[in-house]
Amino acid sequence: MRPKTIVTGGAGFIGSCLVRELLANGEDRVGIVDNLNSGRLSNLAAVKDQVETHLVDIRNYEELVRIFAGAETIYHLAAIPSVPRSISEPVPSHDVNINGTFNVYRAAQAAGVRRVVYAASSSAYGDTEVMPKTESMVPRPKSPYALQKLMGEYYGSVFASCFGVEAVSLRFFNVYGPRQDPSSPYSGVLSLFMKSALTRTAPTIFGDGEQSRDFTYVEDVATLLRKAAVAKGVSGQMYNAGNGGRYTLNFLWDQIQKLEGITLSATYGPTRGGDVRDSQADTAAAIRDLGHSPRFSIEEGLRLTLEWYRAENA
Ligand code: UD2
Repeated sequence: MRPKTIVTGGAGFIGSCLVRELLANGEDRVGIVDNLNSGRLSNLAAVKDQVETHLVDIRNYEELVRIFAGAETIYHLAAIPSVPRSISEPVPSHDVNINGTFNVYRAAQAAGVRRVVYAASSSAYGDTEVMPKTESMVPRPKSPYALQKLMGEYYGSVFASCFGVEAVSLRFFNVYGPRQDPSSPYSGVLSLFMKSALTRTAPTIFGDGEQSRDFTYVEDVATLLRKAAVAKGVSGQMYNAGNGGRYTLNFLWDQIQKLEGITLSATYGPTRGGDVRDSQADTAAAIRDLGHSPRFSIEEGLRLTLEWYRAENA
């Protein structure tokens, strides 16, 4: 039997969490498409017998059509993430995030897929005067990455209206949790903070550390992705996938030091180009239309995440 569900970027930090959730909630087998650019097969080690793995780049249209044939749902998470990376290396990030995403939608249509759920980004909002950020706000992308992710949303709604592919976009708000890879300077800040704490090296904070984010635990995002795949009357729409809170980097580095029982001052550097100052999701629409119900507080999420990195480093 071919899998009914395919996750692009399925070997990544968020994708592999989603694959595990899908398998724990009734799917027998899940397909993944991943070129292992940033994903790792070790993320799926515990469930590898139930995963059909396609080591394929999303820019390969013919392969995608073949892999998607017979599938009902595609979760499209494959991307080259990171705001600063999209500034220092704009060509690959444009190519994968825009052309690759277009390919995914086009292949989904050709293969007769029912719905594509797309990983969009809170970066699309840019700096807004009002907090929290609601879906009706005019997007103001400040970086190539933000613009690319916004384009993917627009393609989703156009594939829904013009090509008959159901499409739902979720704007992820700074997702963190176990398996987030801290090995690159472009890695998510909490993974870098955890690594700094465990290796007793000072983290670098870009700017004054008073910028804030709605850090969202990975399992809450995986659960919402599954809900978005089955919700009725939402095709062509975009929703915030956030927790609804807002914490500064200075506060979070303090919390991590407390959890680890250390005192280590951060080093401060210049603000990054393209960086959004503050970010917080209005979760009302996702709660109303998708049944969103985030379960993990920041305290609980940080504790679970740090526990995971400790075990990895042991
Ligand atoms: C953006 C999106 C997020 C997701 C992500 C994917 C926003 C608000 N969020 O995350 O939803 O799409 O892109 O890549 O646009 N920082 C440090 N020290 C470090 C690393 C980062 O201070 O060593 C700062 C960074 O300047 C920023 C904050 O930490 O102010 C968060 O950075 P990030 O790279 O973890 O995520 P961000 O907000 O660019």
